[in-house]
Amino acid sequence: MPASALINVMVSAARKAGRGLARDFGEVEQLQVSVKGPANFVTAADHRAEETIFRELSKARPGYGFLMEERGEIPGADASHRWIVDPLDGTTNFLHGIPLFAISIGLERDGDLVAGVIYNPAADELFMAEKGKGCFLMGRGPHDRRLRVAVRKSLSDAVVATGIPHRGRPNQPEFMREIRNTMKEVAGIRRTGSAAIDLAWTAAARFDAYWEHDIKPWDMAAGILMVREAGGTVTDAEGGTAMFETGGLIASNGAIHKALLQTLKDSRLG
Ligand code: LIP
Repeated sequence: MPASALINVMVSAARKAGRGLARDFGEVEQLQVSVKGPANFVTAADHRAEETIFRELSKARPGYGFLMEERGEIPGADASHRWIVDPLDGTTNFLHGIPLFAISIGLERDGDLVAGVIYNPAADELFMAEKGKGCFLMGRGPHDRRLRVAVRKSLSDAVVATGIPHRGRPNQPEFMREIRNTMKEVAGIRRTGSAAIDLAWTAAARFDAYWEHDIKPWDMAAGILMVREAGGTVTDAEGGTAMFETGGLIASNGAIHKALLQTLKDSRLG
């Protein structure tokens, strides 16, 4: 993608915060065997990454508002722009030394998602999308690669990712019904532990689809745009567009969307 000035700003903020997270992740791996464990250290790493992103984006685009995982809503003088930021998506993975976590930065213009960057520092994979310009992966190789969703047309060939509600999360019985029904239909189910990675990987055709409930706008903002720009479909759990409001999301290559949506809906009925 001929990176625009806007994307360059986002990439540079994500890479800067990513360098910090990668350093901290090295420490976390050591701390696994210490008595105190890495929990406090991880909280501090999360806050440091958020601070870096906040500083970099505020400097480059003064006046834009923010919605951030740790700081919440910060209105800006420019009411039409809002950054939606998760400085560390996949916190549990990070805490356990599992190298699947990401920085997610989305940008809304007048309520419309217009740009997104997702960076996994452990794999050094950076996904980026801009509305109308496509979705790209900047990996270890020299060239950006344009991403397109998978072409599989049938649920029976599909590998589908999901998020499993853990301790303290609502809707566990409903989720058990969803997974029981879905596993009968698909070629495989995966759980990365990071909604941002699930969405980026759906855009990259590694997954054919992904669904989860009770996630937050900062987990999904950048990734929603990526799946759309890679040619896929994103809806809420009812097939509508209220992903931010409901926290429910189904993303797919488009071809299997209806079938997956129906399987999940039927599961909730019993
Ligand atoms: C995580 C999500 C993940 C979900 C986890 C958690 P966090 O976000 O990305 O998909 O299953 O429960 O919400 O907390 O690591 O930013």
